Amino acid sequence: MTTTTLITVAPTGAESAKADVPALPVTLDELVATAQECESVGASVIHVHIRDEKAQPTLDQGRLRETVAALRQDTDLIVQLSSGGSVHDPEEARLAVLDAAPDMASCTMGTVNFGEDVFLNRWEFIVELHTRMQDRGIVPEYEIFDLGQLWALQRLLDKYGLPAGGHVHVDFVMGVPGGMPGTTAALVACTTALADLPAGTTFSATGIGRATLPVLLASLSAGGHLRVGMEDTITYAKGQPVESNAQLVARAAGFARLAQRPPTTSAQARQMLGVRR
Ligand code: KMH
Ligand code: ZN
Repeated sequence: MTTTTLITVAPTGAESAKADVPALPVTLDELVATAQECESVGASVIHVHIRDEKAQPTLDQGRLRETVAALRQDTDLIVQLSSGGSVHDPEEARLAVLDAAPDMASCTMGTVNFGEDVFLNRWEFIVELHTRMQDRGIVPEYEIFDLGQLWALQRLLDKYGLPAGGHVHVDFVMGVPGGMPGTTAALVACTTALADLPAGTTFSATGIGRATLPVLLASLSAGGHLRVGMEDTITYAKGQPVESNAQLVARAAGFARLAQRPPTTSAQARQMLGVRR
């Protein structure tokens, strides 16, 4: 049984506008300050989307490299770059994210409707992302937006082998309009299906918007880990905007301690996930 809780913070995302959400970290300085605050209250992994000088989502190579370097210098967090980007990013730019040599990168296991948009993840693209990560020693976090994507992951691992680091970690992204709902029943369906994946596979879960708290509680009680952050919710409680990412991490860490599974340290997280640095 898991004795600690891995907390990943997803501080920015690609969907919210800085003009609408002033607390969203969009500059490198804001991101590093957020990362340090979140680390001090219990995060051990940071899932990173970056913005350009106009606060728009970007996959600019120079900025990505600068971001990885800054986070490594000023925190001990595991740096996980998003290869998902925004729904508008082309496949080549998403693959090129790996050139910034992060510790980890996300790898979404299928196409999903994403509100009014489509988050496209063709099989050939997934295979390319997975094998490039294997070649470069970058540890994937497999993002699962719907139950069938777990079967796609099983097929991927059967055909192309285990990821870099040898450990399989998935993140259930629940409550996206178009994906699975953020309910305990859906989480149980996912955890049941994990039995078909390699022994020792670990999972975290995140609930989008109002699914945040139900998914957090369900994941903790099912022995899972947590992802929180302003990528996934900008509302702390009804009518109360999130003040900072650290506020969300601190709440998650509090629940984890209550559940007798305190936050995982970065060193423990590296060992668990197979991250070498
Ligand atoms: N922004 C979404 C379209 C990921 O980071 O890998 C995709 C996403 C998943 O956030
Ligand atoms: Zn993301």
